[in-house]
Amino acid sequence: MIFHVLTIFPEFFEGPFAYGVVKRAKDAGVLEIRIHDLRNWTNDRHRTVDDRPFGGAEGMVLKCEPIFSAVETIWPQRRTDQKVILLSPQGRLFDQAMANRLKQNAELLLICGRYEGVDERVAEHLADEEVSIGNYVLSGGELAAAVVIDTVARLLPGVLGNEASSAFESFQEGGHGEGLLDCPQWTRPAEFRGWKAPEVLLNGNHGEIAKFRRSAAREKTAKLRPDLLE
Ligand code: 6GU
Repeated sequence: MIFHVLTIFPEFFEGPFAYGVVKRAKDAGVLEIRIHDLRNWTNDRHRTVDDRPFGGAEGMVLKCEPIFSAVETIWPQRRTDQKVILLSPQGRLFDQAMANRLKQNAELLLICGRYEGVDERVAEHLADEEVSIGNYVLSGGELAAAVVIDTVARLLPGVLGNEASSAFESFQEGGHGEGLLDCPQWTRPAEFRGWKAPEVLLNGNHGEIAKFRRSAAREKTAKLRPDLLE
């Protein structure tokens, strides 16, 4: 899968994809991440990407021409498995189900919004979807793009060591998680400052362990995320 990112801060992305699962998947050729500097599609001396909003308001708005030019250069013709996603706090909420849907595409192009907004014609006439990662305001879409790419990347075949492992995690529907949070985990030492790991996990009875894990997941979900239990 190929991820394109359109941003005015290309250097931002030197960090997020240089580690762990995403780094290994890139090195193995399972995915490719191409960072595009929006300023490459400006025509003026100052490489202007933003302007003052019509009607008067605080701050600056990302102009539509450089964004349309960039997308139309990256994809002169667009196939149905090449999707443009505008990242903005006004978007539809990103979740695991959306990640599973997005992973079906051959390529995604993520547009990072900035400042107080993006000219609405990008959302209306260029983007397939407008996506937000949560109910809070970030100063730009760059962190959101990194979140979306990490979440989708680890669902791709060949990215996680164990093909099955993502199916058991929190939120991954169709897995044994059943929409619950992941079950809590412990590792050595079995006792730390007097706090013991649950005995049942040490006794090797796999039936009992599975039962414990289901009830621990349900308990933790009820306590921290009752909304997931409907
Ligand atoms: Cl995608 N962008 C910005 N600027 N803020 C956000 C967001 C995106 N998602 C949540 N907050």
